[in-house]
Amino acid sequence: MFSKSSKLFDQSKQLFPGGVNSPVRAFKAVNCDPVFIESAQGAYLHDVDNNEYIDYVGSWGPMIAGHTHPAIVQALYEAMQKGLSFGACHAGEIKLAQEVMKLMPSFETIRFVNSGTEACMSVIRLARAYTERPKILKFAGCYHGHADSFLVQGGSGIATLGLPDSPGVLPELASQTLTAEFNDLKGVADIFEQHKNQIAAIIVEPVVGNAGCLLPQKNFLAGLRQICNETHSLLIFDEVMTGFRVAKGGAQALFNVKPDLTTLGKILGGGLPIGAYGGRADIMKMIAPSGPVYQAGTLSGNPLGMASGYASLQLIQAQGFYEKLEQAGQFLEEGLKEAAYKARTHILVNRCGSMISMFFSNLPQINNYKEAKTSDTRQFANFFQNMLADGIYLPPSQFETWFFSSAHTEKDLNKTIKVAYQSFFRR
Ligand code: KE4
Repeated sequence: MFSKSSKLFDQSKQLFPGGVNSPVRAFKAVNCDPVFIESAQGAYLHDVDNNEYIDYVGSWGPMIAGHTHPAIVQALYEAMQKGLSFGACHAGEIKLAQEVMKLMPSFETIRFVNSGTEACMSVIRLARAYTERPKILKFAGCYHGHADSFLVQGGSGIATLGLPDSPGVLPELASQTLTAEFNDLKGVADIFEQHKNQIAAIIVEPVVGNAGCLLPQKNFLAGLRQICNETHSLLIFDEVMTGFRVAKGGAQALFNVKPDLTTLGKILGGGLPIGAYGGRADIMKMIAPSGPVYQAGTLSGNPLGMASGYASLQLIQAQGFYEKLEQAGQFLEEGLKEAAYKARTHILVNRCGSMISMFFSNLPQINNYKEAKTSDTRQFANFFQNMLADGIYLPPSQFETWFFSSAHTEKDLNKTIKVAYQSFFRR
């Protein structure tokens, strides 16, 4: 079943820390060894032992139109004929920037980088420079990449591995990061009261994907906007995951709240390494070389990432693209709930479009990380293993979000629901 993967993992463990190049891929939280992927097409992955999986990771978000989409492959092929990287200005950067600005009007200017971490790290430096304030406020369970300032009560792999904070982050820096509970507007207001004129910015995943999926309660995001207006702090939406995922214009369009700055990644690159940050021009003009805030990158705006990103953003603008994803999401959500009910298994499903999480919990609602952490992670691990054995590839952590794509068919969703029903029974 997994013999070639096991052999490769033995090799990997000699080469990489934990055998992986990103912690969550090690499958540690689900008590099994990772499978090694050989290829991916549409909604499917194939591993080195020739097992096929319906994929609900989608490379952690980029593959909203399915893996190896012909339009993206073609765009890359054409771009490659002209060169792989110039380290110089080229028209492809303009093309992608203008597409982002069309879809997300809060972007008055933008800077491309090579990962979500780079985008979030840069935007915090900019916020501190612009406001001349030292502190940032994030939310427990949110993950904004692995820059030092964010490794405080982080989500994603930090939550998965139960790492409260990371060694190596200087206490004097960590102390500049304040943390509130997602959806707790009063808690945020209290923190601002305690740290008057100290907070440069709030950075938030407007729909949290790194604690499992958490939805903003009514007026939460608008409340953050108001607090930032009143305190002259900046509101930063980390839309690395939600950008072009929950709506064509991201969460800022879906919830109609305009951030001062936004970070992007994942879908923006169509599967190639990419990140971006941007927003108000009066703030962004502080970025070198127009201003004194330094940020740079060898492969920033590289022609391949620009080409695959542009192709990716064309695909999401197809007529009815998000309506179809919403229908599929409702189908999957109802199917999972019904399967769990019939199997007498308590689950709770949070979903925003094609971002969906299933918590093994008796709680009536899960609206923040504290509540998410009460989920039965052992039961999730068991469920994960059963689903994997029957060809369903889920994110290997209770504290991640499942993604599906426009390539997932009703047949794929039905199979997923059927296998979930069987998996609930197998303890
Ligand atoms: P990257 O540096 O991994 O490109 O982006 C960091 C990041 C920033 N902001 C949000 C909201 C994110 O979700 C991420 C990265 N997401 C994780 C998955 N939850 C990446 C997977 C991994 O770390 O291997």
